[in-house]
Amino acid sequence: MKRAKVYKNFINGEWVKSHTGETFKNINPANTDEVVGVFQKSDKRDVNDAVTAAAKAYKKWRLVPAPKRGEILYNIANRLLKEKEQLSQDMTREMGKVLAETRGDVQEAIDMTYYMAGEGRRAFGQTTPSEMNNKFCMSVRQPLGVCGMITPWNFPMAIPAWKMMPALVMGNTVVIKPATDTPLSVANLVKVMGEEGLPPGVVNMVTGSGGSVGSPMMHDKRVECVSFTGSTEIGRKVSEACAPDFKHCHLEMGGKNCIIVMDDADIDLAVDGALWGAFGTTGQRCTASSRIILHKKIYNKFARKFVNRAKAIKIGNGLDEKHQMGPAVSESQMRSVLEYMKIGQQEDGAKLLCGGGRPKGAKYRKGWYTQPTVFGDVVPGMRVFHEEIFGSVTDLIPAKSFDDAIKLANNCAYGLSASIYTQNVNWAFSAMRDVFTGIFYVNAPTIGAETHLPFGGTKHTGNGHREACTQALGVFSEWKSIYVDFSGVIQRAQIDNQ
Ligand code: UN1
Repeated sequence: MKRAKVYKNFINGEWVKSHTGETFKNINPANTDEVVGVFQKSDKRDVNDAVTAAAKAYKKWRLVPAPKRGEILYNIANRLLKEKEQLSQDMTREMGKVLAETRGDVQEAIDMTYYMAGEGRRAFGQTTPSEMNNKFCMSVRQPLGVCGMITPWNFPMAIPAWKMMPALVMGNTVVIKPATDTPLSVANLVKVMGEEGLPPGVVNMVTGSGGSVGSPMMHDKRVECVSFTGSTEIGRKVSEACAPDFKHCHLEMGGKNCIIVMDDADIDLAVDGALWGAFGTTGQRCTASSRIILHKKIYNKFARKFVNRAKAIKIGNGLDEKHQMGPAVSESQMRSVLEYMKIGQQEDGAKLLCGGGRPKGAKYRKGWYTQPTVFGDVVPGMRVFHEEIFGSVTDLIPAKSFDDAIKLANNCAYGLSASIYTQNVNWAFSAMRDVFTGIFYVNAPTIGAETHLPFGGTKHTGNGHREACTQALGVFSEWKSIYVDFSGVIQRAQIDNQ
């Protein structure tokens, strides 16, 4: 067998081995015989090196004019576009989602990079009149310093780009810890970033576990901001680590997103949307449609069509374009999803309408595959109603009326995304107003956010910040209000002009 390539950490513009001398393997979840790459098992010494490099690079990078920083981002985006196909293939090999989706993931990184490149010439502040004569007022953004980033495996390039690009265009420097299941996509991304003109130390990557890399990074006093995407449980730890020093802390966490289908909806359209929302990315999206709330009048009709289509989903290696759904990212992820398939049936007593385990057949033996699984008659109180599963499982939930559907939608600890299928404009607008989430769709599923709108959620999904769009700049900068008095005399605000 061909020996797998060894990847190093990227620190101060160089590829370097970890101090530990140890490595870990990145395994293809669709074929566990294939080692996609060997990565550094780093520890706090490597984090220290990376933060030192980033802190030093910050001194100069913050003074590079923002439009110049933006130009480098343009070059990065152009290069990613050129290499899109290879980057997508690498991503499918390490993460498992099908090629159409990894191309989408790389495209999302490209979109964000172009968008943030443009912010180099905008990043608008305000000018506003003073209440005094001969005084000028403005507000400007200023960078923070070293930003630490901890990114997940489900969007291995898009989410790192969502975090790094706004931070960089604002004038910050970055240390990123990629998910241990998908470090290759981040290694590919930072390689392009280094080669396209980011000065040494401006972006640094350290691979390894949350305990040995993520934790020392977020506790390092020189790190001014931590941006994290992952589980609510770990998000709480990140928040606690940031609190004593009042670091900027941006958290993007769990979801249990719902689609409401009303009795006047175009059922076939809703079935198409729900299938894509529930089983796209093997259900491994924060935005996945994991609860489908159905008006009782169309419950049976929708359930019949939906289950037939779910059973027909073509599962297999994502590199083969005839497959529609790849494996779970790892064995532990698969086991956790299989456990929920049992919990739904045994503990909760929900009705298993299809799936419920691993697909059978020789072709699935070497991958972490799970069946598209649909639970019917799901009601509040069941664990599968409330808990994020992050896999190929969704619930059908009966609703008595529009008001009942809204109540069920809001009966959720999370608040990332939700949607409604209806032709009734009154219901659509009421739902837009009354479902308390950060993202809402009408006649589309809960997935598919675009990079020029704010992304994030309410309740236990987030901590009040947003990624993407200009809102992302807020995470990675501080406002400074500036008053210039050119009157030559003392002018006391709120006093002298009364
Ligand atoms: C995520 O699942 O963490 O809206 C991100 C979407 C994608 C991003 C998902 N554009 O589904």
